[in-house]
This record gives sequence, structure tokens and C-alpha cells, in this order.
Amino acid sequence: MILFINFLTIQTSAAIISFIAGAIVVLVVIYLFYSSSPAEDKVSAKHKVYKMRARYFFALVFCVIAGLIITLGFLPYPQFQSRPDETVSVVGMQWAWKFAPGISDKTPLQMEGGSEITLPSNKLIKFLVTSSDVNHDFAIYNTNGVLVAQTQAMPDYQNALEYKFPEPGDYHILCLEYCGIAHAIMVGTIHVK
Ligand SMILES: [Cu+2]
Repeated sequence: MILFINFLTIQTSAAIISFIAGAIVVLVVIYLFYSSSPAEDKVSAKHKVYKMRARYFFALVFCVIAGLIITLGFLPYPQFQSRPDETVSVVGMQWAWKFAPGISDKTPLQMEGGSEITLPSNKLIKFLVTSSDVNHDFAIYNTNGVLVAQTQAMPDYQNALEYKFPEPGDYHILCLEYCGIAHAIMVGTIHVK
């Protein structure tokens, strides 16, 4: 079963789920069509419907709360409660990235830094990401070109992104938010040792 799931792309899974959901809707309509009884007086029908609606409402609230409680543990946040091993300040600007080690006390415009930085592998790195002009998106791609982490780089706001580079290599930083004519050349590199 797991092997089968691994073969499914997101698109195929979405198509199958849509098909099943559509089939359920059709079946419900057919069921309602054949199970509907002749008209009864409005007052008692209304009373019945309200009663049923209340039951469905509480069942739905129960399911949503249970779902939240069960899935809360899968959120990635609790694993990052530990202190980061290193902090890096990041500024996105038209059209480059600036990296500086540590917490910068300069404004994004004044912060000095290059578009490359060297960081250790298997250490928790905290990126403090902001922008000196428009919205950008700080996206980390691994050595195979796979997107592994991202956060928005926004003017007048700082987003924290914590990531542990699993292995050494050159990780590229691309902008995922179209930010103007030279958006595509906005590339940074993190050399992970
Ligand atoms: Cu950009």
C-alpha cells in the first residue's frame, strides 16, 4: 500500500480524490431522490430538519476538534524549540540576497553582506529574513535542486526560518516572489561544510 502511494503524484492523488468526492455527491443525490417521501406539513418537517441540523453541527464540531488535537503533533514547530546553533541575518533586495552572520543591528539597507555564506551541516541555523524594498521569498534549494525550506522576505518585518542542512554541498537561494524585471537573477549560495 505504501509502495502504491509512493507512485502517486500529487496531481494523480488530487484527481482520484476529486473523482471519489464527485461519485459520493452523485450517490447522495440518487439516495435522496429515491428515499424522499411525499410532502408532509411544514411545521413538523421544519422541526425535524432543525433537530437533524443541530446533530450534524455538533458532530462536525466534534470531528474538527478531534482532527485538530490528533494532527497538532505533526506540525513542524515543536522540534524547533531548541536554541539555534547559529543565526544569520538575511536581506532580500532588488535583485540580490545579502547574508550577514549573527543578528544585525543595522537597517536592511545599511546591512553589509554578500550573496554567499558558509554554514555548518547538521546544526540548527536560524535565518532572520527581511527585505529592504518589496516582498521577496527566501527559498532554499538543496544540491539536487529540490526546495527544502522557504519564508517570505518582507519590508519592515522579520521572518524567522530555522533549518538544519542535512549534508554538505552548495545550497542555492532563489526568490519565489516575482519582484521585478531581474527577479530571475536573484540567486544566493550557501556553502554547507
Ligand atoms: Cu525577489
